[in-house]
Amino acid sequence: ERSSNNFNYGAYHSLEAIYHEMDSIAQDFSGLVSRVKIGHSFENRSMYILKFSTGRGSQRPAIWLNAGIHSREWISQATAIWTARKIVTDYGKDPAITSILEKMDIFLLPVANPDGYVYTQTQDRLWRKSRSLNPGSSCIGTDLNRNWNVSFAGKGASDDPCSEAYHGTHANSEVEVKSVVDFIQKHRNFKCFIDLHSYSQLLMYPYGYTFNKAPDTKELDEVARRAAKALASLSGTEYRVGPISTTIYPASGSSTDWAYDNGIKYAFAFELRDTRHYGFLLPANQIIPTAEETWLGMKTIMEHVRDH
Ligand code: ING
Ligand code: ZN
Repeated sequence: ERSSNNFNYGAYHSLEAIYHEMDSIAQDFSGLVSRVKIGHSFENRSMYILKFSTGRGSQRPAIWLNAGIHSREWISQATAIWTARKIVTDYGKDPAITSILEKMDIFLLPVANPDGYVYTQTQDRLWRKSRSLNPGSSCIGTDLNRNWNVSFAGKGASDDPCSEAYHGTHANSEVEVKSVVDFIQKHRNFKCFIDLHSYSQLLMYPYGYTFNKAPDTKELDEVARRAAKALASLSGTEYRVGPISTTIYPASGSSTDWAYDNGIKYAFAFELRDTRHYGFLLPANQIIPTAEETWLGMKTIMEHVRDH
């Protein structure tokens, strides 16, 4: 039975509180979800995922939901933890999520950059990168969304450790990225990867590292348009849809492109609310509305993955 629960989904929380809530969800729904440590951060904080699975055995086709790779984008981590609670609440009630979980496992990483997240809560609200040291520079951190092994150090990444888009010394130099890569490669059956960022209200697919079209552009664009429509159906929030490079800007070494070029066809990146009024400082009273509408978009993608 569910224990009493005080977690307020309409507020932003500390890392510790998010980790505690992940543990509570896993305890309360132990037949459906488990909390798994996939590694640790540069400053030695745990990296936890929630695994949602109804099946026996391992290596079912799987979906990776990634959040908080950029620490200042707080609506991302908040949407992720809300989504965890939504999945356990709706399983067995909502036919869509029920049928998705009959076939596939969902892996949710709410805080992909724990050191950065703690730093935004204690030192600098607008910190984006990891908190790793850069030898020979007094600047700190690598952009975890430029550090993946795909067109590493190409367009839209910086070799300056002081830049917000610093790509790091080599691909996977950041232990936070390496932990996710190792987990996904060891599993070998991921079909879908969704990364949550803010802000700008965009739903994007590969590529970011080139202006060339991805081979699956037609299908990815159709799915993304349907997802954006579902998202907007809740309260009219409009998203633009397209490839990363032309919809936001060129960017190499990103998680979404890495997933796609490593056989995970259904690779998407959301830029959540808003369009710029509050930007990264989205008020807490928009957490639940944002999470609710984003869920409709993500569910549309996951249903397509289920059926293909
Ligand atoms: N924007 C993303 C960034 O990493 C992005 C845009 C998404 C690039 C996915 C590549 C792939 O710069 C923010 N706001 O972080
Ligand atoms: Zn981001």
